[in-house]
Amino acid sequence: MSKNIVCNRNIPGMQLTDREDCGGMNIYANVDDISIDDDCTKKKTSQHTGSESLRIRSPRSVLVCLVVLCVLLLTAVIVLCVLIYTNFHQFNNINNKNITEERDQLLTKYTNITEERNQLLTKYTNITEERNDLSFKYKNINKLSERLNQEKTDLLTHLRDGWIYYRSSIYFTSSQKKSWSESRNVCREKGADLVIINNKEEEEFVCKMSGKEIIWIGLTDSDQEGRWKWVDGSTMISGFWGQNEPNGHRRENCAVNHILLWADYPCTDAFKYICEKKHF
Ligand SMILES: [Ca+2]
Ligand SMILES: [Ca+2]
Repeated sequence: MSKNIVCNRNIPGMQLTDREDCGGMNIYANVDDISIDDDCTKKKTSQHTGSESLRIRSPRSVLVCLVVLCVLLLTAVIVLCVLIYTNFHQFNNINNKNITEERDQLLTKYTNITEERNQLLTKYTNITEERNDLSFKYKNINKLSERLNQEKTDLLTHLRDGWIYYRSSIYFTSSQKKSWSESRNVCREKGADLVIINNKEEEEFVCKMSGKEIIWIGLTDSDQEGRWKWVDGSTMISGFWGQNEPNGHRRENCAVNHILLWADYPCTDAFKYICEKKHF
């Protein structure tokens, strides 16, 4: 700064050895004695004003710069936060959307699987019931088969012993004569009973078996006079009584069959007899 000051005259009472003395030291000591040319003044003033400006402007510039930097930094931080928040929000939205879709898909699968499970359970229940029903039928069929086999064996045995098969029954005609009670006992020992005549066809069949013989049939009014009952306990509704039969009252309580006609006889009389056994 002092080097730019130019002195053009000697100043009384003051020794200026060089320009440096003029410009550097006592330039403001005595204004009246100091003559400074316009250029010096201008330069000096100009230089002096620039230094002060530098001294004054530097802190302000720094402050401004700092403020600007702070503002920029704050702006950057805000923008960054906004970006982070926006991205985070978008990321969350996408994640939530994906998770929601996956949850809905899983719920749909769970519902479908539950329905399939219920359908399978229903089918399993139905199949189990069908299996039990078939098992029950199989057992019944086995029992029926065993029974039929037994019936077949029994029938063959009876046929070999002289029994005759007719409409689900087998019949046996005795060769010996016995009382009504003895005849019935023999039949029962064979697993049968005295014959029960249910209809005209059976009556005709019994007549053919007995020929012209008088045979005991399973009909009696021993328990109550005039109330004829079959040996199975059923009441006789209609029969094939001969003319004026039954007529024995309390003396004749057992029935015989003779050539398509019935008659009551004393039960102690001896006749042949026909046994009957149901055979399915
Ligand atoms: Ca009688
Ligand atoms: Ca009679």
